[in-house]
Amino acid sequence: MATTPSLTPFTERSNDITKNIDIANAEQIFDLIHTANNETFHGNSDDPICNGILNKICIEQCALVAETIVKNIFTNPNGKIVLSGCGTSGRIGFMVTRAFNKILNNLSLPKYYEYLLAGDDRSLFISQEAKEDEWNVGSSELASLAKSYSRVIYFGITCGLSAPYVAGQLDYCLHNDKFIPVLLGFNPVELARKHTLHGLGKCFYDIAVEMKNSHIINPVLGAEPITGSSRMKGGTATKIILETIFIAAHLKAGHIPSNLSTKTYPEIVQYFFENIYYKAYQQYPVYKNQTISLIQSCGDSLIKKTPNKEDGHIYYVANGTFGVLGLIDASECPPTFGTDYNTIRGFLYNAYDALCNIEGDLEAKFGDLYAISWNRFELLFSSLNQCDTVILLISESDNLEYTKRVINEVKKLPCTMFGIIKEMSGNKPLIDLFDNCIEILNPKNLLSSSEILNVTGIDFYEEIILKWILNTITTGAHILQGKILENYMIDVQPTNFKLYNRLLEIVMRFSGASVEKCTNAIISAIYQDDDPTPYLSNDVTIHVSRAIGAKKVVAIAILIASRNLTVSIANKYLEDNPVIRNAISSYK
Ligand code: S6P
Repeated sequence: MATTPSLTPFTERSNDITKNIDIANAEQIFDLIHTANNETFHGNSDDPICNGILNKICIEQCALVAETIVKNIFTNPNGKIVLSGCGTSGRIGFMVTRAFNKILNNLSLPKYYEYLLAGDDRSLFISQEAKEDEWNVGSSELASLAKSYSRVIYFGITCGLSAPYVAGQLDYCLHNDKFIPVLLGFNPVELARKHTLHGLGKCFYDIAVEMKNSHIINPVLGAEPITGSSRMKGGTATKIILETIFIAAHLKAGHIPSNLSTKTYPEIVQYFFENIYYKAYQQYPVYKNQTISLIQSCGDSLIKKTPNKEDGHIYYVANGTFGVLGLIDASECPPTFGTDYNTIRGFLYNAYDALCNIEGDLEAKFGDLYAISWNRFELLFSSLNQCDTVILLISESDNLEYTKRVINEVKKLPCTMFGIIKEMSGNKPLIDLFDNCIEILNPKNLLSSSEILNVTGIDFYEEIILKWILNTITTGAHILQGKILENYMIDVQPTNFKLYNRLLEIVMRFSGASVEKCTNAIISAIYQDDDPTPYLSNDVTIHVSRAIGAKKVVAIAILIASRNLTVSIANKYLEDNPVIRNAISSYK
């Protein structure tokens, strides 16, 4: 059902700042996304509900959770911190788990962190969107993970307060004493999803209401720059909030020596939000010109075809945590923009040994799409051409000679190459090898020394800047390719309940037709049948499973709903007019 704007969750609203982003050039795209990102911190002064992470309530909620961890988990030899979510939320949970276990390892402390991800480790690179809808799988996975621990603080991360996988886990926690549940998301509780979950007999909203005496961290960040793309502001705020809570807890527990530990919990949280992350936001435009060149080059790669009509590619070739961010950014493009899985890929030095995921080598189990080693990237050398963009993301210098060799080899090839390199002395020799390079400056050179927490292995300042750069590049490139109309994703695939409903909203908006007509058009597009009648009684889960692999469903449905085209004529029209934005606009 279509909803009135006030009932639409913030995470599914259209952002006024970016409503013309589809006709913006690369520089304007950078500015619009950067302006919208400010709401992550400060919210929107026109709307008191939209308060951003710097508001007092959010700071206090985070502080209380940090204190709870110190009192309940760090004092218990069998205590654990579990981070869980779907899609980007689960991937950020994985990334934070990985980072903090490494920090603890460096400090010779036990690894407190575990992660769960809907669709298992495969979801780290290839979205398993349908798994998001499985509340019962969520609860049984949590039960099985937690059975050997006596006390667990569980973080259910869902930007929209909507994912059934997380709902099942929160519900399980609420009925088992060993858990302390924390809900992290970016809508007010009143806007949590109200669709009753089959077999559970309640909806996300009911569970969020039951959580009211537990921990809920839900600052409102305003609408995403691209409607519903919670990988952007939502993913950023998730990373900032989790990292800050855990740093505060480790400081107060005395695990990390620093005079910051004399501050109160809320003071530490505020200090990190303002002095690390918001400072990073303010510094980010230093990288504007080079980011614009990257948007343009990656946009060209998505638009251009080789003389043999092959598509261009974007390859992240990376090491360290920068590499993990590259893999995550690449994985988000297929569900958001309908991109082919091979078009944007990430390769990580030392592959799965460096990734430290639970299931280890996924290539051996699931094949080529999960091949992430540099050796695998080197196999592509013979095919790299003028349509491809290669971006080296370097945050460690321990493989310097190999990195130099790869850079020099790629330079001989006809593709475009950029570097994004973390400032550190070991990386200096690499910078000179590039014609185009962003050096992400160490905060030590930007902030006063009293503001720096000096702990080896903490790169959160540089990582958040890199996240903004990568999200801006891939979003911008797809905008230039015509995959966004106004600020809506128009090649999104309806592969779970949330995306199906988002798609219905988009088709209604751009066709102007009724709910019924748009529903019929979507069903015709999914089943490739002009007559939707035989499929109308199917549950949405069946539509969703049939939609996996279906192409251009939004565009086909808009053309059917607005122009009464048949499926085959709509298909043919889109074949002749492959830029979806233009195809839809010209039919308006
Ligand atoms: C969003 C991304 C999705 C979401 C996922 C979980 O840009 O494509 O994979 O992360 O659907 O959403 P949520 O609201 O539960 O965090």
